[in-house]
Amino acid sequence: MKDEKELYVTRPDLPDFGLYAEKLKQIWENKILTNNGPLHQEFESKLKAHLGVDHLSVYSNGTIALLAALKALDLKGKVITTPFSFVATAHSILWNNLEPVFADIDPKTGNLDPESVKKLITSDTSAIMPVHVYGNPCDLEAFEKIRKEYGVKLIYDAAHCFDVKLKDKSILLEGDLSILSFHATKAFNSIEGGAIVSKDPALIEKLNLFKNFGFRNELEIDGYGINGKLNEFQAAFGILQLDNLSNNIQKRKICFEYYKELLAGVKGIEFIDFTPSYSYNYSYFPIIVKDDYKLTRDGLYDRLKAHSIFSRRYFFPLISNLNIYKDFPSASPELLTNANYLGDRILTLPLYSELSREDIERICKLVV
Ligand code: T4K
Repeated sequence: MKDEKELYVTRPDLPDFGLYAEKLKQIWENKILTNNGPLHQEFESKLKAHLGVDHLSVYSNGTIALLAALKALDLKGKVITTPFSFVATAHSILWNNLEPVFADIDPKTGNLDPESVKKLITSDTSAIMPVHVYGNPCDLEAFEKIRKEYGVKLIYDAAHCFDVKLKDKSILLEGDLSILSFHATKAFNSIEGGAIVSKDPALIEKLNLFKNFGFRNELEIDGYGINGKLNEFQAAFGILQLDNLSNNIQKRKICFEYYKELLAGVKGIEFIDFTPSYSYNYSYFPIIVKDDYKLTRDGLYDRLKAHSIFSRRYFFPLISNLNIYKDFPSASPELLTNANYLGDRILTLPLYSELSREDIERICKLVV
């Protein structure tokens, strides 16, 4: 129906235009546009304070942050990861000339299953890269045990996890490194952007050099780095976004709970299991469209689309079923039964801070 308001899976939060214009004036006056300028430095310190972490390096986006993180750890051989994620997760492994090995997931959360990971560890495994899917943390204890027992590196793709905490403690301090994304579609955005967090100051120092080609000073270059710098315009945007974040997350939470209320008990619709002890950023509202629902998942997707509601099938197709990955031995659908089950049934409904109660009611009427 053409005249219905279009609803997208997400809409970005934006800072106040007047406040942003003031920041732009500052850029116009000092003519520093990029390369670790004053706003970049301010953004980095504000992020550390906000997230409660001591060591963090801001990057131009989450994907470059993932590439640099793997490179900085000097990995060899194979990296075990999940097929149920955005392609950037596996791409970052391939870009480092490492082999991705896909393990299966927990079908209730979409997160990598530690038991399935354990079965795939060999002497060639140098790292494990789980994803906290939808900002819902993986089994942190189990992965920490695996890290210690097998002496492998543990890199969390925490692209969805800005501000996710357990009893006021950021989960970004788990493992060797965690990578964030500040893309426009995330709960916290700086248009594009990302960051790497670690407990290890030497690693973050290395990654600080890496994002500027490896330059230590005008004459010395340490390692072959990359251009992963965030510019001053994005840093200014990010700084202002931090002030509105808790308010925006609160609005998302209200939407999330309203959805749950309206969809509770609908035959064939199930929710992803979010572990209750964490505080979340409510980036996504995924539902599982089971076989006893009146339509297939794609049938529901099409029904919503016909009414100008653009849900998304995050994460379908599975990475392991894409042409680039499907011939890796671990990508076989018979080995990844849970991931294939969830990938075929998942649907992510619109969720963002400006979504109204009426919008949610309109969406839910089409689902019920
Ligand atoms: N690891 C994980 C687990 C990730 O999910 C991601 C990114 C990464 C790593 C890599 O991080 P980055 O390098 O991106 O920092 C989106 C995002 O581009 C991507 O950042 C995100 N994950 C992924 C899950 O979703 P698309 O192709 O689905 O986005 P797109 O452009 O179709 O946008 C979805 C909807 O959002 C649009 O229909 C309308 C709305 N939208 C989007 C943009 C960009 C707006 O209203 N305004 C906008 O500016 O990938």
